[in-house]
Amino acid sequence: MSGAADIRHAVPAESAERDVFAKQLESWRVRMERALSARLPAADAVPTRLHEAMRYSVLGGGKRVRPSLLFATARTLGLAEEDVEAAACAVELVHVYSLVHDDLPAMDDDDVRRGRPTCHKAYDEATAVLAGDALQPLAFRLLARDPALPAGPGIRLRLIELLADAIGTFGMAGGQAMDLEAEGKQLDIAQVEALHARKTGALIRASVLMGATCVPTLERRLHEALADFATPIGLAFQIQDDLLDVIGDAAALGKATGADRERRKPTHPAVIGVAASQERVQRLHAQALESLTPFGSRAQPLRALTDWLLSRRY
Ligand code: GRG
Repeated sequence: MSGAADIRHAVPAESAERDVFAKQLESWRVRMERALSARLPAADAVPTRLHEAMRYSVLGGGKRVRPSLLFATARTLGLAEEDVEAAACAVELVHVYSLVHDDLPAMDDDDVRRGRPTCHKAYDEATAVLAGDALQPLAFRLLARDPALPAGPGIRLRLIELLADAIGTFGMAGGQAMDLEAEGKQLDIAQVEALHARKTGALIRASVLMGATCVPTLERRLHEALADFATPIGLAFQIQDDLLDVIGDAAALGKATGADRERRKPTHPAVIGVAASQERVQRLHAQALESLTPFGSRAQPLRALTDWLLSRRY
C-alpha cells in the first residue's frame, strides 16, 4: 500500500493536520524510493540475478517507517532531510535485509511480503540469502563513505556503532533468535517485551538516535529525551504489528494474517488479549509523547508520525 490517499485513511480522522502529514509521509516515501534506487547496484551489473533480487526487495513497497523516523527527528532538530538521507537509506537497507531473511523457510517461511511474492519465492532461497547478505554491507558502506552525509569520521563511526549494536545479538539478530526459540512456549509479558525490544525496538530506536547523532551540538538532555521517546515507540510498533496479525486485513497489510497464532508465537494479543494489548499501545504512546515535551512545537513531525504509526491499519 502506498500513496498519499492510502496514507490519509490510516491517519486518525480527528487530526486537523491529517492532509499535511499524509503529504509529508508521501514525500518521504518518494524521496526514499529515489535515494535507495540511486544507491543500489544496477540490475544489469553482474551478477544480475543477485542485483535484481536486491532491487526487487528494496524498491516499490514498504511504509519506510524507519527512514520517516529519521527524517522526523532531523526536522525536529532543524536538520535538512538531504543531510540524513544516506543514514535513512542505511537503516532501510538493513530493515529490508531482515525482512528477506525473516521470510525464508528456515525462519518464518512466508510467501507474500509487501503485497508481492517474497524474495525467495520470486527468485530462490540461495539468492534471497545472498541478497540479504549483500544489503547489510551496503548499508554500512553508506555510513562510512556516502558523500551526501555531511559528517566527519567521528560521527560516521558513531552511526556505524549505533546501527551495528541495533542489529547484533543484543539487538535484532538476538531478538529474532529469542523469537524463534519462543514458538510454542509460554512466556510472561515481561519476557515478550524483552524479546520485542531487541527484535523490533532496537532498530526503531537506532533510527531516531542516528538522526540525533547527526547533530553533534545537541544537548545531552535532549539526546536522552529522544532515547526516552524512541524506546516505547519501538515496543508499541511491534505490539501494533501483532495486533494487526489478529485483527488486521491481509489485503491492506500486503501479507497473510494469523501467522503468529499458526506458529504459536507468544505475542501481546496471545498473552494478554487484544483489548489489553491496545491499552498497552495507548500507554506507550502517551509515554513517548511525554518525552517530547522539551522540544515544544518543534517535535510536531515526530508527534504526527507517532500518532500514525500507532493507529495504522497496515
Ligand atoms: C540482524 C538484520 C538482521 C537480520 C537477521 C531475520 C532477522 C535476523 C530478524 C528479523 C527481524 C524482524 C523481521 C522483525 C520484524 C519487525 C517488523 C515489525 C517488521 C515489519 O516492519 P514494517 O511494518 O514493514 O515497517 P514494511 O514492509 O512496511 O517496511
